[in-house]
Amino acid sequence: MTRPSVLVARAVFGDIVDRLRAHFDVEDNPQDRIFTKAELSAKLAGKAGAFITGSERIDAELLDANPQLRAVCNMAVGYNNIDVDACNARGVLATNTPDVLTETTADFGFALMMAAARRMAESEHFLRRGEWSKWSYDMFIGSDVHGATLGILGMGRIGQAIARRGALGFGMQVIYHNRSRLAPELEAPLGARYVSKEALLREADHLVLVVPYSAASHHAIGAAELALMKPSATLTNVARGGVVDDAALAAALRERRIAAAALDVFEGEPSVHPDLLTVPNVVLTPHIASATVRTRRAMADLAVDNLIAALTGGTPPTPVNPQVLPLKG
Ligand code: 8YV
Repeated sequence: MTRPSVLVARAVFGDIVDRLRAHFDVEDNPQDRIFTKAELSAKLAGKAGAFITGSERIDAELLDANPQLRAVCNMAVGYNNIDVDACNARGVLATNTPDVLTETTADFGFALMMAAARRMAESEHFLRRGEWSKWSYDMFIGSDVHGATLGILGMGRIGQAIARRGALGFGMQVIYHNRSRLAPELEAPLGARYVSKEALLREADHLVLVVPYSAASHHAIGAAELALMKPSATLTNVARGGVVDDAALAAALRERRIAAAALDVFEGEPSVHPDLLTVPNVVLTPHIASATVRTRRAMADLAVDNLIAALTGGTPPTPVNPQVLPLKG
């Protein structure tokens, strides 16, 4: 019997790619070239499965060009790069990597929020420029995190993990808005209060975005929403670019309509809106919230577990669209 062929679309830990080689003919990409849409489609010719990341877009056109493709396994919890309806219509399995990155991403989201509140990046840049000549009472004066009101938009696994840090570690009052309210047994230990989006914007001292990207969450934070926030508030985004209108945020930061922001994700990344690069009161990181050795290995392993199970008649651990299982042929 011929072994199925799979594509590993991006460079990833060699020993984890070797796990795939035990089952499949593998075409990998150790040079980590980013394929154009046409190149990705051509690379998928004859492949039964693909290991992908958030950088690879899987849409109807690509699936139609590759009708033999049966599974696309994302090394990411977010899967807005995959047209799941198009996968469903063609019986293609999509998988993601939930849970394994929750705590690591929450650590980073909390760190970014603290960095914005306490002006860490801005003051570090000042020091590096050689501008520090004296102490003064109001130099880089910021706002407290402990005891403040933590607002969370999107109270899924990562949102709850950030809330735990705030409530249990920093004595914060947690308010949140989400599509649906959490069960009382999840709210109670955090003292978390479900509020309208408008109340969340008005009341939060530190607002953290952890909502998945979709048409519904596109520009969930734009000029109108920023206008409701306190002038002393901070905004942190560890969700997806596109949840925030970056141009509107840059303008609000420049005019000090909010105090500071911290962003790990950007509209059109790896490009960054030029106005964000010139406003001082924003911390900018290149989409690294899940980037620890242990977590990135766990994500890659889980994507590989999914791909192996999908193509060998097993049960993929974290399917996005389990309704297409069992896969044909
Ligand atoms: C990934 C992420 O690093 O899991 C996600 O949704 O955003 C990050 O953890 C990125 O998407 C690469 O696949």
